[in-house]
Amino acid sequence: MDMTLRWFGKKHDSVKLEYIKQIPGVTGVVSSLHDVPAGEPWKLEDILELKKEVEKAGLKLIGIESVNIHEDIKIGLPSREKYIENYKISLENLGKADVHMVCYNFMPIFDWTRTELAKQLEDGSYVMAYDENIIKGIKPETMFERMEKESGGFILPGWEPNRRDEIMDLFEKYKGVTKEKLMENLKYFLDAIMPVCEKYQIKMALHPDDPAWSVFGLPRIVTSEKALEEIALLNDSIYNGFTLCTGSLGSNLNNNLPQIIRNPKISNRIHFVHLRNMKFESDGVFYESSHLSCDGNFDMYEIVKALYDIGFDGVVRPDHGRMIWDEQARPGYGLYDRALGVAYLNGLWEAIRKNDKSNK
Ligand SMILES: [Mn+2]
Repeated sequence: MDMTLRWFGKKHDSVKLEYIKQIPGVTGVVSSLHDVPAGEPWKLEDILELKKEVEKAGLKLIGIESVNIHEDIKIGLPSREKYIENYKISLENLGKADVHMVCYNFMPIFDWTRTELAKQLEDGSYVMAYDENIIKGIKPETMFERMEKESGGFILPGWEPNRRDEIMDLFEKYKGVTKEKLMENLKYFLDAIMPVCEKYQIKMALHPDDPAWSVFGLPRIVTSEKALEEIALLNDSIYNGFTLCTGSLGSNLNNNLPQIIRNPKISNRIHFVHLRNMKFESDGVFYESSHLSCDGNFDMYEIVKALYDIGFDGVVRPDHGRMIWDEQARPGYGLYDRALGVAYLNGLWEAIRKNDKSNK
């Protein structure tokens, strides 16, 4: 298992690689070329530069989060051919740079959605929160302004201010794109890129939709155990895999996380894991708590145990953390609480491993 942290690059992240290096047990980071717009091919030299910077700090660039998918691919427009070709170039260059894990998502228009980016808890910490009742009552444009206002000056993936004008246009283009159609378009994309992934041994790790249901009337397909089973069948290659994100799949309390991890149709395709806990106030109303089992609704021991039992040896990272100790950072991506998350998850892993009498 490779314990990592997400790092947004020198230009977009307040957390230094040197600090990440000081967290016990962290061997690398997952990062991205955040200045390359979705649909553009990644240049080998840019990837190598990022890699060099990470390695200079004594860390490994273990994977990419994310190489974003152009909307035309998701919508299934004829122009997708060009964008798929570009995506293949990006994958090829990543392979040449010896990077073998790529996280991506297939959510229409919006990336992850929260209604509050800095909700204060009783202990003074700040967390991200979601309230389905607020989403139901507002238009997407309003949501965009809300995210921008609360982001503390950082550009959030999927919520880039320059996308605002595209949004209404995109809503128009998504008319008629049903869940079935979106699933077909995912298959089309996977079938096209899998030969490149096979050649360069790049594990594609599809991130679940967050939250795991449709928002603003847009279709969403990566939402449940059944959906993951269906997606695994879209393309046989083992490189067609998943990011098991507890926070995203877990947003729907009907999703049994340890059961999903142990599902043999899914388990060997888990290439990347995001671990975080969430506290539910009611169905569809939650905030992102500390990683500890006792602070949220998920039993983190059972989740890590399931990963251990399936022999998981991929990439893992703590997910969003709280903002504590007056840290100023990207919402969800401060150093301190994610470091606490790493320490806790490493502790769980060591205890489970040492209690395993079979000692595999
Ligand atoms: Mn995640």
